[in-house]
Amino acid sequence: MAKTALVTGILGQDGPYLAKHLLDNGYKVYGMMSRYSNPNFQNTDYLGISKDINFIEGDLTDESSLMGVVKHARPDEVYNLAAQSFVGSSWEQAKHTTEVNSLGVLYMLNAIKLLSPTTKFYQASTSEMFGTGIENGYQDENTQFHPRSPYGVSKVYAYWMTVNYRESFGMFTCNGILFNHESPIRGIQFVTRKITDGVAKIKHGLAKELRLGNLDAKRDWGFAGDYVEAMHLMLQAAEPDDYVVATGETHTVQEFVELAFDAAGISDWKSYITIDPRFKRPAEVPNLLGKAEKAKKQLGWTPKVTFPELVKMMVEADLKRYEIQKRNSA
Ligand code: NAP
Ligand code: G4F
Repeated sequence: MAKTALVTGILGQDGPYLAKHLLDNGYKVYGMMSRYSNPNFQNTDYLGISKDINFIEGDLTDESSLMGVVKHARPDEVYNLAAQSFVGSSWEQAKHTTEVNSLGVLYMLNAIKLLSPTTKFYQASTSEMFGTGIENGYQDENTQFHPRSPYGVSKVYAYWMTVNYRESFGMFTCNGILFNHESPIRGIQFVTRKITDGVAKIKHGLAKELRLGNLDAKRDWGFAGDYVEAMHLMLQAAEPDDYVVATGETHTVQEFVELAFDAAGISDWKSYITIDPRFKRPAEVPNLLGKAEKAKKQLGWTPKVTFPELVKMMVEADLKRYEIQKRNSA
C-alpha cells in the first residue's frame, strides 16, 4: 500500500522538492500550510506538483490545529520543515522564532505521540546550531553546539526535544542537520537568491547595484533537490538517528557573487556591489563546513550538484524569469 507523508512548510523551498521526491516514490502527500486565506503556490507550481498535493491548513504554534492535521492525514511519516527560517529576522522576532521553531516542534511531537505514535518524524535541524564550532576544521554530528542567533538557539531546543522523544518514548524521530541548501525557488531574502535575482535584474537593466552585508562569511552550499533525498533516506533507515548533510566544501559569499556575475556574462562584478551595514548581523556564523560521512556510510547519500552548477542553475532561472516578465509586459 502507498505510504502517506505529511510535509509541513509545503510552500517554502524544501517542502516542494521533498513533496516531488515523495510523489515520485509513490507517496500520498499532505502539505501543511499556515494560511488558507492568501496562499502562494508559486514554488509548488514551479515544480509542477500543486495539483498532486493534498493541502491542509495548520499552524505550528497552534497545538490543536496540529492534532487536527495528524488525525486527518494519519501519516506514516511527518517531515517538519515549517519554520521562521530567516536568521536575519530572528533577532527582531526572537519570540515568534522561538514559538514556531521550538514550541511548534514540541506541539507536533505531542500530537504524534498522542494520536499516531508509530509515525516516523523528521526534524529540520540546521548547521546554524554549530555557530562558531569548527575545532576540527569541519562540523559533524560530534561538534558541540554554539548557536549565534535566536534562530540557532530555537533550533537547538527542537533538536534536543526530537532526541528526547526518541529516548523517552521510543518514537522514530530523526534530526537532519542540514547545511545551507539552495535552488531557483530559494526565498529572495537569503543571500544566494538575493545575489542571483540581483544579477538578473542588473543584466536586464532593471537595477544598477546590489547591496550586501558580509562578503567574507563562508558557507557549505548544496542543492535543495539533493538534500531532500537525505531527509527521506533517514526515515527509511532501520533505526532512528541524527545525521549531518553537507557537501564538504565551503565558499565565501564573495565567491558566490563572482560566479553569479560570471554566469550572467558580466565581468566587472565589483562595480555593482555596495556593502550595506544593514545586512550585517549582530553575531555572525563565520564559517560552515560539514562532514557528511555518516550519511554517506549509513544512508548511501551523496550530493550530486556542484557549487558552480548550483550558481549557474540559479542565475539562469532568474534570468529566464525576467525574460518572461519582459515579454509578458511588452
Ligand atoms: P522556508 O523556505 O522558509 O520555508 C518554511 C515554511 O514554513 C514557509 O513556507 C512558511 O510559510 C512555513 N511556516 C512558517 N511559520 C509557520 C507556522 N507557524 N506554521 C506553519 N508553517 C509555517 O525554509 P526552507 O529553506 O524550505 O527550509 C525548510 C526547513 O529546513 C526550515 O525549518 C529551515 O529552518 C530548515 N533548514 C533550512 C536550510 C536551508 O539551507 N534551506 C538549512 C538547514 C535547515 P509562510 O511563509 O507562509 O509562513
Ligand atoms: O543566506 P543567508 O541568509 O543564510 P544563513 O544565515 O546561513 O541561514 C540559512 O542556512 C541555515 C543553515 O546553515 C538555515 F538553517 C537557515 O534557515 C537559512 O536557510 O546568509 C548566508 C551568509 C551569512 O553569513 C550572511 O551574513 O551570507 C551573509 N550575507 C552577506 N550579505 C547576507 C547578505 N545574507 C543575507 N541574507 N543578505 C545579505 O545581504
